[in-house]
Amino acid sequence: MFLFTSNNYQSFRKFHFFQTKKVMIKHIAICLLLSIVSAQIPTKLSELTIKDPGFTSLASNFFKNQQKNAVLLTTFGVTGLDSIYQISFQNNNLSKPQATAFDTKSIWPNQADYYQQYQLIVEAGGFFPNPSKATGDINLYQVNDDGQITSKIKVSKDKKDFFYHKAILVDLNGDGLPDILAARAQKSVLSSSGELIWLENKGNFQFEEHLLTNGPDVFFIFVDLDNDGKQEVVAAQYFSKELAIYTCQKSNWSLCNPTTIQKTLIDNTVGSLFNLELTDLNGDGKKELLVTNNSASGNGQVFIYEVPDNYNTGKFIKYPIGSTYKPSLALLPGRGAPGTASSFSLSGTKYKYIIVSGDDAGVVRLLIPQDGSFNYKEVIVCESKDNNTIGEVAHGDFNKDGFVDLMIPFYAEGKVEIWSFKKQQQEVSQ
Ligand SMILES: *[C@@H]1O[C@H](CO)[C@@H](O)[C@H](O)[C@H]1NC(C)=O
Ligand SMILES: *[C@@H]1O[C@H](CO)[C@@H](O)[C@H](O)[C@H]1NC(C)=O
Ligand SMILES: *[C@@H]1O[C@H](CO)[C@@H](O)[C@H](O)[C@H]1NC(C)=O
Ligand SMILES: *[C@@H]1O[C@H](CO)[C@@H](O)[C@H](O)[C@H]1NC(C)=O
Ligand SMILES: [Ca+2]
Ligand SMILES: [Ca+2]
Ligand SMILES: [Ca+2]
Ligand SMILES: [Ca+2]
Repeated sequence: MFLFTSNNYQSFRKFHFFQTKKVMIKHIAICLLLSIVSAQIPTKLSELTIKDPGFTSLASNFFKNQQKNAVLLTTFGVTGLDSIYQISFQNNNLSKPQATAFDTKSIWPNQADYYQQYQLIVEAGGFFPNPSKATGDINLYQVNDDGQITSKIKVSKDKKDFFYHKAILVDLNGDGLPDILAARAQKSVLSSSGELIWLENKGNFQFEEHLLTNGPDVFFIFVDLDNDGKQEVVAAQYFSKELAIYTCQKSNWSLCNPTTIQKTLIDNTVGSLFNLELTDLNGDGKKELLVTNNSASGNGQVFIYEVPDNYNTGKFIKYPIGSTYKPSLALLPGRGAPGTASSFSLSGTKYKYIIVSGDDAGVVRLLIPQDGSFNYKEVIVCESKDNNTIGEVAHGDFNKDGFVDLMIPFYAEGKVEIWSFKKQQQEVSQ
């Protein structure tokens, strides 16, 4: 696709600067006032000791009877068995977290997401650094109205050395039963590959596997990119280093296969893609792609693409935002930074805030929007001891008090911290 090269980008920014300079001189008094920006900053409330915490996610109404939320947390290590926890808050008090492991025999879980409409957790796991954990699987956990796990059901069939980082529950064939759409990858010294599959729900937790296409390997989203009523897959390909769109040319995805899925490349110049989100960051009614790449060399970053009306012919304009991320202990194999970037709204703000997990850079940064043109002020929320690994940060209103909260997994330190934006109006100078 057509991308702004970095030179184009620089001149674009310069042009923008000259445009705004004139205006600034006229309104110098106002600018002085505005140079102190009122920003919302989170503060730490509590922590829990948990070994190897990796990925966290909000589980809305996990306790259905009490209408209370939980946060799901997965742990992983190169050796040994891994665990999945639900973390809840006594009396919805974030200073009183409690963790309960509901699976202590998981194998390298990379994701655990709760779907309240189905009362199911979807877990996807496996990873190549340990050959005995390289063949991953997808499991469903049934959750009852009291937030108890009543069963664990393995729904994938093993494919040797293929592991899963992302699986979503979605009814692909419109029969009322949720199916699974998943990406899986295989990585060896010499090669790597990725596959997008769907598992057709035949009822009674029986699933039949279908290959959709090759390419997606680690992370993807299933979204309607061009608002035509039909979903596309946008894949952040880690091993094959491509950001790409997959379009099903049939009337629905359950009818598609490798011959009827078309690929549109967005970018293959930014190394290993890690994570992405489609969201309207600046409140102009158009959604952007919020993306991270993950690099060992210190130039991993967060960036935004404007999505053209026609994704096949239009330009995706890229805006790198915030500083770069350098992994500590970068010489160890498999290290990279940053991890995920995720956006959310705070009350009274027009533009979305972005929280970035530094992964092996051992830092969590908050990107505070300054305007509707993707300019952000960056604040360090926390750093891990020795800048060692921090996992995926969950955000959401955990205790339903109207304020966004954060769960920060300090992987290397063996603890999770709970932070909140409650009552933390602070002045930050630019
Ligand atoms: C929440 O728990 C903390 C620690 O036990 C306590 O100090 C605080 O008063 C509690 N807050 C509320 C609103 O009950
Ligand atoms: C998808 O196609 C199947 C098979 O033709 C059909 O039964 C189903 O209703 C369609 N689903 C949707 C969501 O359109
Ligand atoms: C990651 O993305 C940033 C911003 O787009 C880019 O400058 C950097 O070169 C990329 N890293 C790699 C390893 O390609
Ligand atoms: C983390 O690294 C940064 C430089 O990248 C350094 O300034 C900072 O002191 C380090 N923090 C800790 C807690 O080691
Ligand atoms: Ca279905
Ligand atoms: Ca579409
Ligand atoms: Ca927008
Ligand atoms: Ca809250």
